[in-house]
Amino acid sequence: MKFESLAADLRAWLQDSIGRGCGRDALVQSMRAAGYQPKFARQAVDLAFARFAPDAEETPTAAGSAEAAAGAAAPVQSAEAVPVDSHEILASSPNAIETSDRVVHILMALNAPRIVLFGDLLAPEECDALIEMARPRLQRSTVVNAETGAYDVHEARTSRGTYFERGENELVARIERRIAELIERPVEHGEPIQILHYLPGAEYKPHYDYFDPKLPGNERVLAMGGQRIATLVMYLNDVTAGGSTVFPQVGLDVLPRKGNAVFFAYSSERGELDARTLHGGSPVAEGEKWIATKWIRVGPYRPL
Ligand code: PD2
Ligand code: ZN
Repeated sequence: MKFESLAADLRAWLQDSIGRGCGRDALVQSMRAAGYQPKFARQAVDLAFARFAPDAEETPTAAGSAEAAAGAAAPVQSAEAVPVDSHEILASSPNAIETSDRVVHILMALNAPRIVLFGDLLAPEECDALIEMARPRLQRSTVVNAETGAYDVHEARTSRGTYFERGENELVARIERRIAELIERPVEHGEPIQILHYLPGAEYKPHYDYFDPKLPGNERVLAMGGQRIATLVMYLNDVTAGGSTVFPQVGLDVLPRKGNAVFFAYSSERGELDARTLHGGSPVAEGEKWIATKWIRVGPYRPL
């Protein structure tokens, strides 16, 4: 990472704070308090010291620490940054996780981007029940128009779908609690579970699940709990052929298998939105495909 790649307001704040005699640890602490990841904060502070005070000691003086604590807070992260360590979710990659009602297995884990494949996250009866509850409610899926904010039908997404309100019934609440325990994020940070149904030929072309904060149409979706930080796609049936979830930038194909689920987090090691999370649902070649998707926000999700 280069000093020049830091956001302008962060560079200015680091320069000013070092000029006022603040110590390294105090600056890292202030950045952490503003939501930066520990590793990123430490690197940014070290780069700033190398630039503005190359002869400074490695460890801060007591006076420096006190001054930083009393000084201006670090700038809040820019909208492009994901202000949580979402790539650290499930970082320890255990073989299995015991939630309060089910043991969930980890079948595969990739570090960058953070992608984890769960085995048996849902019981077969839970998958069947979700499908039957969704079936009478299905409508053609839409995508958010990033220019206007409208929900448009689009040829890139040819599934039908519906969603369940958070905690809509006992089954939905149980699954949401399990997911929250697995990824150690509050239930309230989850969007409603969305169910999708794909028939042969239906697909969801490669896309990002996060919202580009620079595009005006995304203002409204971003106001509902902030940026998305991660996705969980749960497979509700076995697909005869096709229908994998593909990650073209890393050459990964996740095959749908009833009860399994793929989780991916969008923050890179640097705390920025990670373009390597580009993903899509490849066309179903034979049979049908049902999935349940849970998107996780940085804050509590509240629809407007
Ligand atoms: O159907 C899928 O596998 C899939 C792929 C990519 C679903 C989504 N994205 C999604 O719902 O965002
Ligand atoms: Zn997606």
